[in-house]
This record gives sequence, structure tokens and C-alpha cells, in this order.
Amino acid sequence: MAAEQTLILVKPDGVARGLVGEVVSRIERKGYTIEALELRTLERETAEEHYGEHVDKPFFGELVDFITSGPLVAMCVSGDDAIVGMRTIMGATNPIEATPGSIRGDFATVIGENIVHGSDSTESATRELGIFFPDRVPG
Ligand code: IDP
Ligand code: MG
Repeated sequence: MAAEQTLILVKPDGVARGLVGEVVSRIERKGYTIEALELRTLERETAEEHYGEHVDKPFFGELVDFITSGPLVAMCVSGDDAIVGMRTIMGATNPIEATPGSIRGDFATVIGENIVHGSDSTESATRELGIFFPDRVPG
């Protein structure tokens, strides 16, 4: 068990569909802590940095178009093993494979609009929190 911080986004589809409260509620009920929260619309440059690992994927342009298409809610979430724990609450990337009871399993149908983002490792969490909440990253 490790105390961790992770970056969670309610993506523009989740905000547009009024699911911010639902996602926040699931995070709180699980027992994690919301350390910081901000509603913002990303510039393309910020989105390209955030999704830098996917720059060579065929869906990169679509991904950046989508994540910049409207306001999102960014959160720094902390708790025991919060990185993997949040990935479990979110469900599989493709909503048709996401378990019912997970956020993507309950609220999404297509991979390109899957409601939430969560960091996938300690390295990603540090990098991504540095983009959204630089004050939260130690050192
Ligand atoms: P993750 O969000 O579960 O970490 P990643 O593989 O990091 O999944 O992909 C980032 C985001 O890119 C996904 O959440 C999804 O919205 C989108 N994505 C992933 N694969 C595809 C694809 O094959 N087509 C369209 N969009 C995709
Ligand atoms: Mg990812």
C-alpha cells in the first residue's frame, strides 16, 4: 500500500452530460480525497502535451480535438494506491469491455468518449499533475 496522488479528468463529454457530480461522488464514496479541482478548457498545446505518449497513434488528432472541445474538470485525487484504484473505478478504456459498476461501464458506449481520464502509473501521475497542478507535485 502506498499513499499516492493521481490526475483525474472528467472529459468534455462527461461535463456536457452532467456527470461531474456522479464522478466526484464515486471518488469520495470510495474513500479518496480530492486535493484540487478545476473547470477549464484546454489549449491544443496543453492537450498535445498531456497526450504526448499517443502522438504517433492514428487517433491522436481526434483525441486532441475531443479533449479541447469544451470544458473539462481536472482533479488531483489522493489516497492509498489511488493510481490503480482509480483505474479500477474508471473501468477499461473501451466501454464495451468496462465492467458494469465502473464509470465507463455504466455511462459510456464508445472508446473516443469514455467520460474520464486517470493517470496509469506513478511516472504518468507526476508528469500529468505537473501539467495541471504544478503546485501539487513534490520537489
Ligand atoms: P486510458 O484513457 O484508459 O488510459 P489510453 O490508451 O491512454 O487509454 O488512450 C487515451 C484515450 O484515447 C482513451 O481514453 C480513449 O478516449 C482514446 N482512445 C484510445 N484508443 C483509441 C482508439 O483506438 N480510437 C479512438 N480513441 C481511442
Ligand atoms: Mg492513458
